[in-house]
Amino acid sequence: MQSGMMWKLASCTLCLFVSSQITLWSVSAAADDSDGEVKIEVLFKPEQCDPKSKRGDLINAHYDGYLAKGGTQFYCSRSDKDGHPQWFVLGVGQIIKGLDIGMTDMCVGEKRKITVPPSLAFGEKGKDPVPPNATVIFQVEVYSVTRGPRSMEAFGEMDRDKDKSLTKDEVKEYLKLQYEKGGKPNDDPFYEKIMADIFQKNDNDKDGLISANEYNIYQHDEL
Ligand SMILES: [Ca+2]
Ligand SMILES: [Ca+2]
Repeated sequence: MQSGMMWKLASCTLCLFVSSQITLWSVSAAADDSDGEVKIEVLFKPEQCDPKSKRGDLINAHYDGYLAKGGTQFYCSRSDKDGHPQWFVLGVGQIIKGLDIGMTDMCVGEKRKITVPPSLAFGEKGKDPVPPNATVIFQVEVYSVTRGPRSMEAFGEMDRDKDKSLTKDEVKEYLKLQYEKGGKPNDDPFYEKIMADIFQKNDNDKDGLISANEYNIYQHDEL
């Protein structure tokens, strides 16, 4: 998701993000290794707000990026490619660091405005079309939160034949189960799309399997 497709300038005609006037509350999350802070404003929070996203979860979300200075929109997932919400794993560097921080503890349906300092976004150099040292603002809306596809526990559950690697079928069965448990079953093309994304991002040696090694990128974490 950090690749060119995400950051190309998108003319965002489809983007009718209605920014809610109601800011229920706002919090600040301190960044661990930078001078800047990620600022989070909650624009909308559903009454039923559970489960909340945490590191390692598979997230599906729409997000629009704006430059803090001048307000130019530089990215919009609604008009990028097919306009589908984007899939990514939270907290593992698939999105900019400021969003990994700013999209934690979100539930399905929640909307946030997240202001990210350059050190947690595109840095001193920027990334075309984002200029150097730019603070960026993202409007995000979360569509789904799937629990812990990155935990070793989940890996064990997925790896039905216990050969320490995951086939597409194994991952798909697991996702189906998660969605059914959550009361949101989906059709096959839906899962195929997630699968393609997951394997593209994680099957580093492209052998069609996700090995424990490829999967467990934060083995030493607290998960
Ligand atoms: Ca297996
Ligand atoms: Ca592999």
